[in-house]
Amino acid sequence: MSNSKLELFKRYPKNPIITVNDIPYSANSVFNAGAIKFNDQIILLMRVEDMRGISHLLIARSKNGVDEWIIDNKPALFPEPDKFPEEIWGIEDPRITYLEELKKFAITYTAYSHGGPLVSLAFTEDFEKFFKVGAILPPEDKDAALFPVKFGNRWALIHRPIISTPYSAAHIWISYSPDLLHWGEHRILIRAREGAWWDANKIGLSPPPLLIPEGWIILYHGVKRTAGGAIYRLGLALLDKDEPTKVLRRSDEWIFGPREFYEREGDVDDVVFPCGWIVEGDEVKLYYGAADTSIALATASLEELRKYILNCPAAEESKRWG
Ligand code: M1P
Repeated sequence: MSNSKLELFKRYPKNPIITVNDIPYSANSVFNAGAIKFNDQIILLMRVEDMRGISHLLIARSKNGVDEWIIDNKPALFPEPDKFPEEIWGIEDPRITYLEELKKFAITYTAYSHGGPLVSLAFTEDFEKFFKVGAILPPEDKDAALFPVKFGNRWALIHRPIISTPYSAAHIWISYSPDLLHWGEHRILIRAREGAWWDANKIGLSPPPLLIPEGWIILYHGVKRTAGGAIYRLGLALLDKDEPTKVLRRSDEWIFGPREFYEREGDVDDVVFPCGWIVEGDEVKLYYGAADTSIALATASLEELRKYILNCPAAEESKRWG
């Protein structure tokens, strides 16, 4: 209970930073953007939902990552169902990870197929040209991001198969691959809690894992179903640096949730949904979709985040995780 007054992430006062009015063509909404620093600019790869309900990915660039966004006038990545049938109903929610070993940015995104959402992969070196690999995990699966490094010669991917039945909830999983294409060693990484918890029954990774000296910080969303609808909030976990399958710590309380009007009301009410964060010095810039309608920014001190997660319950202290 001790953390309830603490505000780790502070909202940018002029939120939302990007709305559909900033998109240079007709669209319904802009939200859930991947984020990365490239060539002294912050790049947002934004999900734009068109007036049919189908999403594509569009780039915005800014020097300070706060304002003066320059937005492309055509999509960077768009659904190509002729070549990639799994993209028939759009592409959504990108997460970007720089893979130093390949000198490439990997973009994991959700492709919305006839069989439901699945995980797809694309690469870019310059955010001008993109190479789509296609589907890497079958439906239903989403909320995926790669770690930037290999573990014992295998890449690692966090993702969320959607197996939500009366007998099983939607947990966060981890899988490994020798080549980024073939995935195995699948296992549950973080379990959705049960009952009245803020993260009961359905959780998913938000931005890609963030390395600190003590391990990988995971920011994830928990979805609480209420009589008034679902509420998307954010919590933290810490994974072992060398064996990311080991969860070391996990926050009991959510650290960020819908509060302002642009988070509480929109196409989907009560949603904060980050797909990207960027560290500059001690500042963490978190880009999040607000109510599936616009993009907002919140900032935190990396050192405060680190202290917070190191004070959260350790695995052995908290049987409640299971
Ligand atoms: O509407 C809220 C979010 O719902 C889905 O996320 P998840 O499957 O993790 O609950 C996605 O459609 C996401 O884009 C959307 O913001």
